[in-house]
Amino acid sequence: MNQDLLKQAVAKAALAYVPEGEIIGVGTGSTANFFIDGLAGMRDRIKGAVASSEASAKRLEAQGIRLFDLNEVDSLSVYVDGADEVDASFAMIKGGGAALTREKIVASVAKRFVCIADGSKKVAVLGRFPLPVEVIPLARASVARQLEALGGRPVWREGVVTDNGNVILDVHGLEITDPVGLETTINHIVGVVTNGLFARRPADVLLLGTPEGVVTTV
Ligand code: ABF
Repeated sequence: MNQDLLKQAVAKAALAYVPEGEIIGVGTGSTANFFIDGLAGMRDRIKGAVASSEASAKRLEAQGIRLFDLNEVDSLSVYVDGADEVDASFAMIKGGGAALTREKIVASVAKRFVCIADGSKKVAVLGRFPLPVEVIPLARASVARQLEALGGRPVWREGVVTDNGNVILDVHGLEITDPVGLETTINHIVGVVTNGLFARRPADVLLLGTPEGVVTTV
């Protein structure tokens, strides 16, 4: 079964977590795009959505789904998004699409985080996927030195500017046995805006696409 079919299946399954009449948080990436396309079929039954990136905002708008700014919203009942890696505690690496900061902000407002991913994203230990870190441009080299001191190999994602006007360092070579600790440590480096570890606030529900069907873990 190809990966897109698995992504489509989990995206469809996530529609069951969308409460009627509410505003929901929507993530970024190819799996989230399938979710947005599915959401179009129930656009008249939801109030609208808060997007975690300009790209998702465009896609939501194109599907006729009303967009809200997060500042207009007190809370979201659910946030649905993909991941680059997810472990057994539902801690995730995210940010392959460079939208990690807005994703983390929108997720922080949601009561429930539904992670949608194909089976290849499930790992025992996070870190084979390089950890994205969003950095203020002026601090790129100084942050890189401190990430090196933590044992990683930061690589500047050249040519990429985030929706917030910042740059991304992808940190290779990490074996992340303490995701909560590392997320906290990296957040404390001056010049870091956000890192792609979502461990302090992991997902609440994992919908994993497998050839045998969608596996739900709560
Ligand atoms: C977003 O999309 C990101 O946090 C993550 O980098 C990516 C997952 O991509 P895809 O769904 O395309 O595999 O959720």
